[in-house]
Amino acid sequence: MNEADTQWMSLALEIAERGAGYVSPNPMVGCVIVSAEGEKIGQGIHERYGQAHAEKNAVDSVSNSELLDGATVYVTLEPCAHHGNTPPCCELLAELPIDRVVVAMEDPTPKVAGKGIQYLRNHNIEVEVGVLKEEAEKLNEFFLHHQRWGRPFVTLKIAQTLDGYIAAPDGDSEWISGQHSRSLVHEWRSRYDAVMVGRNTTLLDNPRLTVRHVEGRQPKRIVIDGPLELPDELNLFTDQYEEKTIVLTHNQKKYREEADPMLNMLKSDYFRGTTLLVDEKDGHTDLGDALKELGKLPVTSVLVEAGQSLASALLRENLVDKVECFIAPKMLGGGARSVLGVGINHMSEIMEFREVEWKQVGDDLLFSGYF
Ligand code: AOF
Ligand code: ZN
Repeated sequence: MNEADTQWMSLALEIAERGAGYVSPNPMVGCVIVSAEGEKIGQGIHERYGQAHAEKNAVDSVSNSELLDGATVYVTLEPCAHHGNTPPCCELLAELPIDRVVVAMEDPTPKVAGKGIQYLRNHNIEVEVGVLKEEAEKLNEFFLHHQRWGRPFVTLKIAQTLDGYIAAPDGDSEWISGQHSRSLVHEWRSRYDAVMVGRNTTLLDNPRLTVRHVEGRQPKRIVIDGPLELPDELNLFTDQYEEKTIVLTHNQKKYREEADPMLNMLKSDYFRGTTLLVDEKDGHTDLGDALKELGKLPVTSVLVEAGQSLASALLRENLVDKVECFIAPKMLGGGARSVLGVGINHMSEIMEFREVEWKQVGDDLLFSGYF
């Protein structure tokens, strides 16, 4: 690995990220082409799901094909080897007069998994794998998590006061975090496949869960409604939105009553949402099963903006991958609603984070950590 390789791969990773939110369930991919003289002659990314791959866009951006003689192609993910929405990128690259392909990481997708790299090597192209691998894995942590486990990557967002409360005794939780924090959450919404809330939060706050404070693509919206009893008038069901809200329930009886044998769907699905029936566990919706069903849709990442009950349940079931917690310079005093009720009694059960970061966002402090 040399310094130039790291530098060009770093650029490829940086541009790849512009596809965040738009390419899912595909990974974000960036590609940079550098001439034999060491000049950048092209670049491209995977911009939208279903559209051209990064390599194709990068090759198309090269002004003069003679420049490709002896060039090096930097790509953040192994070039694909399958016919999907587009022809295989490894074949596209193998036809070029390039010398070398530098790949950050293998594509774990079974239909690729090393075949793209092998194809290039079989066509006398030198391939180097692993340049900025960790960074590339981080960039596509949602994609990789979903590939590996079949369920979405789950981030729990919490906004709490300095004294550890998430809502006043009357349930009001608005305006705990500041304006900067709220804008940041909207930016996250545009990068996650879906935003999820529970039944209590939906009834209390009547949230929209849309991206408003920033520009960006709208996420899917998911609500856990175990009893399947949320009223139709809620914003999640009535507002103009490109996709219907996904409702997860374990109430088989109610679900069956709703089913229309003629139409093979639920009566309510016309106007309010798409209802999915999942397993029941101890009288509640089985959250592990709910995530499994979401993974099949596929939903690769979920930002949970829940209140105490759903947040605690997800933590209790070990279903949270990352926590983003805003700590606001405000206090609610005793008696308000505390963050969690996970039910830990011993130090041995303590939940400890890794890859911890603390940063200031406006007047708030933002904690991020992985389990
Ligand atoms: C690449 N370059 O830019 C991307 C790749 O449905 P398709 O045809 O778009 O294929 C999607 C799969 O291709 C995806 O699951 C992943 O394995 C790979 N993505 N590969 O060479 C790209 N986005
Ligand atoms: Zn491809």
